[in-house]
Amino acid sequence: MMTVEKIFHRLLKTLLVLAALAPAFSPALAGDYKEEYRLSTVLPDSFPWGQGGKRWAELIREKTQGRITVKMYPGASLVGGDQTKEFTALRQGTIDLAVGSTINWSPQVKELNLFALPFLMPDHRALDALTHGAVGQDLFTLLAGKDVVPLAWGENGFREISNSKHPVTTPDDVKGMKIRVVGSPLFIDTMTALGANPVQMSWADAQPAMATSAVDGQENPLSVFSAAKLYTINQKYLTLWGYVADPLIFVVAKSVWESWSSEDQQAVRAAALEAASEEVALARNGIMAGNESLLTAIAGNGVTITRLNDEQKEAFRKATRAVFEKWAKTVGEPLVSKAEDAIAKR
Ligand code: X2X
Repeated sequence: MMTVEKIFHRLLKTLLVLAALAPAFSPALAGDYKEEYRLSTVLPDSFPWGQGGKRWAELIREKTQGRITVKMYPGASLVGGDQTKEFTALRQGTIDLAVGSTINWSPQVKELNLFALPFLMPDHRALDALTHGAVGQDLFTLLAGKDVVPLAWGENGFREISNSKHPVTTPDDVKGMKIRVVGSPLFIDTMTALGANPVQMSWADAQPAMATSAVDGQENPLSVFSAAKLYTINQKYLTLWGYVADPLIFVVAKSVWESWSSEDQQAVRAAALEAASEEVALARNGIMAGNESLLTAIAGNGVTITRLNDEQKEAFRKATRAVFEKWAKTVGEPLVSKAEDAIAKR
């Protein structure tokens, strides 16, 4: 027969054991999670890039059964529109998650300039060979040492040059033109080598600059050209030269990542991979052999599209070769060689 006293003691013991165990489980308690996490992108959901961010947030909510709620802040608004400060803000805790362009993060992560070396990647297969191969892995390892957890590769795209003046087929055609560029000083060097007059500004400032003819031209992927309707702000001549491409990277700030249970980490990773692969498909929609509907639509808006043949491309490659070599040193020559090998074997 148990006395009341014995029952009381057992109960007390059980309670003490439970209390001792509780801290071990606390990382999994919802109370440690923020009510809302902040996801930064540059472009909003009218572009593939913003669609990618929006979809990632949706999938996170779904796959974590609502344990993690993410709100997207497009326009790099968490850093006052200054997209080149996004990576620093991720490290400092102002941003929790981001879908960011390698260009915008390259001022802080010099190796990311790899994708902006002029004429390194001849086509989408070359881009895929890098992001889905050993080079992409190396870059993810590098980022993992910089307070972020990289999860998936997305895509802004091959950056094609446009202007308000005339068709561009030779380097001479861009001489003296005021071209808006973004991010890394590598872009200033490339445009300067071509004899253009580059002006660095954020995407937010670029559109009024085109509208008021403060600049003559710009370079951005076709999906961006089309969704931003750059033909309505004087961009009437578009040249397909494919000189560089910027992938996007889906990341979570490391401190945020570590506050999540491993189950939720897995869910967020799976969500990133799914959203990224959908985003890449959107970025390529209508611009590839077999379906050029986006290009047709752009031409239908009164834009003169010029496609460079190999010989014409070669002239641009030659004119920018010294810039490639200078910046290959900044990126790191072993990484550049590894990239060139992967592209040759694609
Ligand atoms: O600013 C640009 O040109 C954009 C939107 O493409 C990037 O953020 C790299």
